[in-house]
Amino acid sequence: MKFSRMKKWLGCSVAAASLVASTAALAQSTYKIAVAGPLTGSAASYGEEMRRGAQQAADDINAAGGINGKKIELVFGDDACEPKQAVSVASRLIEKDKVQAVVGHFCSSSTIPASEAYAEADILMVTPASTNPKVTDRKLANVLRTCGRDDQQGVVAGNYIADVLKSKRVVLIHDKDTYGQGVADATRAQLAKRGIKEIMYEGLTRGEKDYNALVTKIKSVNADLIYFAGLSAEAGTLLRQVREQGLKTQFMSTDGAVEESFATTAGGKPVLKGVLITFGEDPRLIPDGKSVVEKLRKSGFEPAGFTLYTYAGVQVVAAALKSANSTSGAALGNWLKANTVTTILGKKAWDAKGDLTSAAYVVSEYKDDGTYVRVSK
Ligand code: ABU
Repeated sequence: MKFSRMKKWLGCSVAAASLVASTAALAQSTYKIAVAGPLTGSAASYGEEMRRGAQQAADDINAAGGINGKKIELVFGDDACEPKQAVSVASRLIEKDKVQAVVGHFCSSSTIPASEAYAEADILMVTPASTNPKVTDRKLANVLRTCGRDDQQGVVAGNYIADVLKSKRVVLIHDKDTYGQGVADATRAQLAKRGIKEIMYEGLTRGEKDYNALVTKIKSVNADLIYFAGLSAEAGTLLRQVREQGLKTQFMSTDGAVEESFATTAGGKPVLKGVLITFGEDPRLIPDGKSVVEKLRKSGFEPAGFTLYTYAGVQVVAAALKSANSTSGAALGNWLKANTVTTILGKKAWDAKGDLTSAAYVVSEYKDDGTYVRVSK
């Protein structure tokens, strides 16, 4: 068979398989929605946020009658924030669990390769936390997010450093991961636009417990700002060791650090006092989510970080399944890109790439009780 004819034949086969799968899915008694993220490993606390947020959303939607009369059945996938594991989890969710949609993954470095597998299987994927631009810049029809992008976050950080902190001696540290290095580079690019050249730019290794050699190096350059881009375990460990070495330098981090274990690894909530972070407005303060926040707190869980973004992710998937009359990932994705969905984070709409049409990053400052308040305009 000639290649062009084979391609056409394969295309028809995939489309037919997808149609059969969609028809079978519509006949099922539940909608299987996967929640995929780091349920184990050093980023497991983010996975727990996702699990709790998604479960609360599924419970609430099911209690209200489900989606077109069908209940949501959650299926969990653990990628441990490891790209290879993410791809194998994606395969399991597609082939064995036969899920209709995915809320996940958490780490951009997992989401990007896993999303290719979901695209091939024509399954909707909505990430609540992966902020690297590449997640949506590939313009996959089935991929959207309920969070912002690091090129937006970097601009806000860079402008705050230039306009408010007026820093002249900036140290940029990242965790060498897709997300951490990506957002550090976005901030670096904005600083360059504002005429600020960092005095140090280094990567640390995730999972290590001793960054004292790096801190000693930072100490030697007389910085007026230490900016760390990465996740909470490394942010907290670095901050603790910076303070233990006697440095009182302003510390600033990114949305990946906004999580309960930031304080734990830093050595306690008071250590966070004065630390700046870029993230959206604290989602727990958005009025639309008040009753959900109360429910989660009543159950003994503080819905910090991306908990409510994940809740919103399930709402988004449910809205598409309810109205698009299909389980095709591309059809669901295209429906979302053409419509507005009411979530606990407010009304959400997406552009053609799957990015939110409005994702406002702000700068917040931690208080010594572990809460943070907005300090940017
Ligand atoms: N954006 C927070 C950290 C998750 C990630 O993008 O890898």
